[in-house]
Amino acid sequence: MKIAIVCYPTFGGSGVVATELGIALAERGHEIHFITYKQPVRLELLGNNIHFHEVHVPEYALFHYQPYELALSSKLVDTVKFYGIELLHVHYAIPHAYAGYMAKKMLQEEGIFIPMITTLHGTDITLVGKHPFYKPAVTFSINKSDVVTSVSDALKKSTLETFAIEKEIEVIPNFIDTSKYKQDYTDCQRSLMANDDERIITHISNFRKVKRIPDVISVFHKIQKEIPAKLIMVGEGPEKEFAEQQCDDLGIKEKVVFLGNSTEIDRILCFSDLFLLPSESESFGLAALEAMINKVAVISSNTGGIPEVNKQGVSGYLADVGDVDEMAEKALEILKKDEILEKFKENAFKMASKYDILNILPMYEEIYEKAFKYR
Ligand code: GMT
Repeated sequence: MKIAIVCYPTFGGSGVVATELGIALAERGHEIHFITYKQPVRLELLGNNIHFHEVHVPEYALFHYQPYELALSSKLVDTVKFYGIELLHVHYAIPHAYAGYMAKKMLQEEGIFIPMITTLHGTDITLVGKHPFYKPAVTFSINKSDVVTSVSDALKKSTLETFAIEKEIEVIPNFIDTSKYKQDYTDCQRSLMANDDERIITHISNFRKVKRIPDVISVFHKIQKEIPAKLIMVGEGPEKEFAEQQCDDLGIKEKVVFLGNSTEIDRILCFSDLFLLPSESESFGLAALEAMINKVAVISSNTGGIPEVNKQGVSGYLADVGDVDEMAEKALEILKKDEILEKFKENAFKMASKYDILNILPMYEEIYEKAFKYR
């Protein structure tokens, strides 16, 4: 199939999922066209069946806000016509489903029928999309999609609770390519980050409020009082400066490393012992899954789709949002003894293996076939 994938090209989970999906589909012989404003961060190789088309939005002084949706839908129309694209898969409803639907209607005027699949990822529903400013447009564009998928049961449930949805929502969980993790890293440089007697705790996110970064620091603060430990913070976002200040105030600055954004998170996760994800809301928790496949145990909140990924007492522990005492207590239970830590690490890897791309990709191919009925 010739498939256009629309996504955010940045470090967010939805862009990562869209990119990895496109790469895997291309490996299976599909022709993939990524359409977005910048080359996606995890898209390294372009070739015969992986293309990237950049959406340009020229600045014009009259516009206070540049009309990205308009530029995107025009780019979609042109690319579909030029390359004979047969199917449109948009990731993250805002504004991609809206722009995709406009493109679909424009193409229809010219006698070209193209089905559109919308994958809901999380904050497009739980945070941004439900805002009254966006809600009517989000509801409309979900209902106008030919097929709608969500990355977890929890996200499907909250979509149905929040919006007046007439379409069936199919759950297709996020995934990872387990073949990349078959052998241990020979260049896993743990000694660069910590002493032998220290446990390494990691957090990776976009440092937005929803991630509850102060809870990450508080949990670590409690852990390091009991055992030698380092905290590695990966990512960039509005909460980062506050977090740096919090570490300073708590006197733990020397034990916390802020690494910024990284395209090589596996190189960090390979020497991590525990991953912290205390989010306020999380539709799936791809970062936790990526930690688990690297044999990292997880302490998380029990919100949204996280319990579908991190299993209580198996791959780690879950606690109520904001319960930093419980999170720290459970973290210490895992970290204090080598044998217990090893058991959780192995379990985390086993749990994550269930989300291998080879199990998930056929689900997408199946819904693509289904979507063709709407042509
Ligand atoms: O984590 C974020 O805030 C980024 C966001 C995105 O859309 O890029 O992530 C959402 O989609 C990911 C991929 O499906 C999920 O794993 C994340 O749980 C979800 N984030 C939230 O729901 C907060």
